[in-house]
Amino acid sequence: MGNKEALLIIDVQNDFCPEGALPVPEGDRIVPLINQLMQGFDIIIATQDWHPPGHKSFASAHPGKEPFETVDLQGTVQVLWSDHCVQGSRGAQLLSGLDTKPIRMILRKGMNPEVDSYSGFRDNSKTTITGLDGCLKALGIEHIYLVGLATDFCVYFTAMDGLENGYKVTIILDATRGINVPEGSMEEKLTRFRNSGGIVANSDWFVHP
Ligand code: VGL
Ligand code: ZN
Repeated sequence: MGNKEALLIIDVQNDFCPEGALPVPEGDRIVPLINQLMQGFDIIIATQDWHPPGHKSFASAHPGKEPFETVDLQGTVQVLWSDHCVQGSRGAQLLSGLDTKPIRMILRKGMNPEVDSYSGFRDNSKTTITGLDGCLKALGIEHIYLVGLATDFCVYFTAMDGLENGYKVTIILDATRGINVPEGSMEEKLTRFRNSGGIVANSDWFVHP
């Protein structure tokens, strides 16, 4: 890849793995592939879901509510989750198998207790940006490639905001895994992404055995 491309590694954290607090099926399986993909990129940025205890996206912060039920948070429909990626916890750490040496920036998100931030670019209510767009623009990035967890939440929302911010966006699908709740949400979101001009590819485009 040239210097106008960046690899974005989304939320490859312990809590999104089969043993974690908000397990994504096979979430840990993508690590060897991501390590390999990194070799093809000069600019690699990772995001980390990083919630304070009692975050409003946690079902535990809404008495009587269970994970996967929804509430209104600042005008957006918020899916409620089990407590996950609490700042400083083991569950919030990047997977130990992930080669972090080539990662130049780790961007944390979801720190405002009142609103969630699936996207690496801004919070779900679209009021506060993270600074990622400024970093990418300052580096001259035109095309972002997304891998990580979960396909239908943080990868998808980052991808859609990437398109809106004027980037060419590719999701490397086999280097992601999804939650797919409700059933069919993966396919629906990938279709919406494609229809908005996004590219869905597989790693064999980039990795040649
Ligand atoms: C995520 C749900 C809640 C994700 C983060 O990384 O996709 N999903 N927080
Ligand atoms: Zn979260």
